[in-house]
Amino acid sequence: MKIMGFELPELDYGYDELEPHIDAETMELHHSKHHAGYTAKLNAAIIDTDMDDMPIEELIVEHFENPAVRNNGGGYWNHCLFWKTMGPNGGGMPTGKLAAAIDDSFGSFESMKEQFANAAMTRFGSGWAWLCVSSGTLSICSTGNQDNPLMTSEGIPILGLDVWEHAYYKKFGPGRGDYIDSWWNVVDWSAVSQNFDDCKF
Ligand code: MN3
Repeated sequence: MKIMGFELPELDYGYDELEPHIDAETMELHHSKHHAGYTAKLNAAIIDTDMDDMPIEELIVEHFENPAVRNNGGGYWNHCLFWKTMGPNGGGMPTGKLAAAIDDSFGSFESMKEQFANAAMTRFGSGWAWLCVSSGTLSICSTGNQDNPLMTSEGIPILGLDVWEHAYYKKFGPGRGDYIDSWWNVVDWSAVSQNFDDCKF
């Protein structure tokens, strides 16, 4: 049976459940228009080609030079991670192995947050900030557009923050810093810990 392309994932929570930190209207547009758009354009680019049965992680690495795959495949993967690592019971701090790894790599949780927020603030234009696992340690970086560190084998992202204006402009206007501050309240550290545990290193 021929695979029919990638599917837009359902969210594990309602569009209004990240209120007041992220507004329902932004969530709805972001998921049902933006993420749906990347999904549809990715499928249009790969269906009936020799790319149509590749896992997404392989696709965006192997076909990095194909702009439709890179932009829409990146958009597809990045948003899947983004939704999974937020939730109505988010905020607080990680525990266990991830907390220890953050302390090892950054000195403290607060220092990691500061470096992450700085990466998100200083990304000029549209892009993402990332907490990644690379060579067994954690690192922070940012990428432009819908690129991610998987594409260039720089690390495996376990947490990502969308800093495209579509992610925050309705509620925060040009206040990207206020959006970042607010977003920490919805980060689901148990999901991020699960991503960390899933990394093989
Ligand atoms: Mn987005």
